[in-house]
Amino acid sequence: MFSLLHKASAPLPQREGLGVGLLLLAALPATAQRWNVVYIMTDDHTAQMMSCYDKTNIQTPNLDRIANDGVRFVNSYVANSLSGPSRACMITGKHSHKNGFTNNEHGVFDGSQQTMPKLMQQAGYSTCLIGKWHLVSTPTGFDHYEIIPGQGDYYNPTFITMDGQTHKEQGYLTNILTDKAIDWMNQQRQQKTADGQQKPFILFLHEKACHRDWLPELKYLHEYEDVTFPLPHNFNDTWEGREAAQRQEMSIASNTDMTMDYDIKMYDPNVRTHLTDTYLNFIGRMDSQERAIYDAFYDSLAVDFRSRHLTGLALKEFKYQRFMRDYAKVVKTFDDNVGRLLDYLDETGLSENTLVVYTSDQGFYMGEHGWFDKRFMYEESLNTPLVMRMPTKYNKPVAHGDITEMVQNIDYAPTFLELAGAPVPADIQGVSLLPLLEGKHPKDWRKSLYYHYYEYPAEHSVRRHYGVRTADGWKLIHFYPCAGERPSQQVDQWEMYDLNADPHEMHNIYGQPAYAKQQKRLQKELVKLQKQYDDPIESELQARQK
Ligand code: SGN
Ligand code: CA
Repeated sequence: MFSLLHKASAPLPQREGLGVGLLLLAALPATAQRWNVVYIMTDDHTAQMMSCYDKTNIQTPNLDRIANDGVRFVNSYVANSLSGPSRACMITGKHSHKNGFTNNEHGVFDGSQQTMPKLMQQAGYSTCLIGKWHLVSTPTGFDHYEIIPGQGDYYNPTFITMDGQTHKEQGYLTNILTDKAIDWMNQQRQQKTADGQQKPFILFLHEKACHRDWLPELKYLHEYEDVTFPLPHNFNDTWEGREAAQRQEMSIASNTDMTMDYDIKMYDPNVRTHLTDTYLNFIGRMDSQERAIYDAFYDSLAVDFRSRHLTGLALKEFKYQRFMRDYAKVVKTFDDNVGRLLDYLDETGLSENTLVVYTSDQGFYMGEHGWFDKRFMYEESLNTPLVMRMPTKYNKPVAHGDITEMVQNIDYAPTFLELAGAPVPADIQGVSLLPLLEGKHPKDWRKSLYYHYYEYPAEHSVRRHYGVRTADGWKLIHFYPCAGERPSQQVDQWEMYDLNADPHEMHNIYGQPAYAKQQKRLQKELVKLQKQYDDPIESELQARQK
């Protein structure tokens, strides 16, 4: 299962006659070819729910098209597994401590700083952002934007336009976002540069799908209802030896973490949870006809559910199935829309000169460790899906199939800049992926990566931590307390994993004599990365000891 997690993932099927490796496409004249970028990013979509990575649960034929025609990154990671921070890393090419947006709870992105969209503008590109922004401050560096407020709404959503006005539109958000993206590209195709060439563009299409609380498009309410999803191997993990994991609040079994109404839609008018009002507000956006369809579906399930009086493991498994089904439905509408976008690019000829990128702002737990949500540096949420399709008329050889080098979301900014022929400023911490996309394997490519998560105290109660993960499958994590935290609340624990022997990260081997040599190596590597990226955390922690 879950090939993204393992080095030995199955290679993608190659297109007939192409073979593995490089494909030389018809060379274009070297002059003036400017490549567009269509960057599609979902929210909380994870590789376990994308069939080109993992066929266990669902099929995503349109997302798979990108990988089949292009490349699949099988070692793709984020720097901080949370929406705002991940987005800030992506548009700056820098780790959180450098771009300043470390957490959703208190973060306000400093829009006056250097960003990749601004640098793309300077390189002559039109820049456009459609959908989720989540960085609180007004977007900068976009010629056009139309965003959703905060997390946005699935049904009849509200939009914020560039004049600061808001308006509500009828429909399901994922479909409306595609319409807006296509409308903008249609206008963009008319734009010419001074020398009569088509003006290049970069489009950021940022989905809400498939963020909590997984409200499906009404036409797909009945999809996946006959499917029983297999339980993950460690669904009933008890988190032995992992203190931060024991203290999280993102457990499917807990009815306060995963609520009966908002999360799994078994709404009972006689029972309130801390999310009942949020739930009723979300579904209250539907008109009466839509609401009747919605209620007819979930109410009958809820009545049946109540009659069964489930408890314990049976209840946990029921909640898991409801969560999986709704999540899968939300992905289905998104996958349809990817198909619509790819068809549009093909039909208009834009595929010839457009790089298509698909990724998510982070991975997600689909029941692994008994969880939903993300945040932890464990594989499911450290990973993020990443597939790309180069312009079909790219003027150099391009890679096909799997790319195994370790890549991180700070790498996207330098990649797009290099593709645009623009200089990559020295303070960008990511590395351009263009050589990999051109089928090269630079010898000095990163052999380890750095991660730092900050949002605590906060919802889901995941402790602050940083760590290193190596390309050869070792991981070292330090969970550390906040300044001034009560001793009874503090977690100050190191964890270490051998992913080759323990891919599900169930056995914390930190401090075990048998692994002393590896531990030393990882500690050294961590110090090296903190120095390289200039993260002041170690000196901050030391200052507290004094
Ligand atoms: C909301 C969700 C959380 C989720 C965060 C961050 N709660 O607060 O479950 O972890 O967003 O998600 S909810 O009650 O509002 O649904 S992120 O992807 O935007 O970082
Ligand atoms: Ca997210």
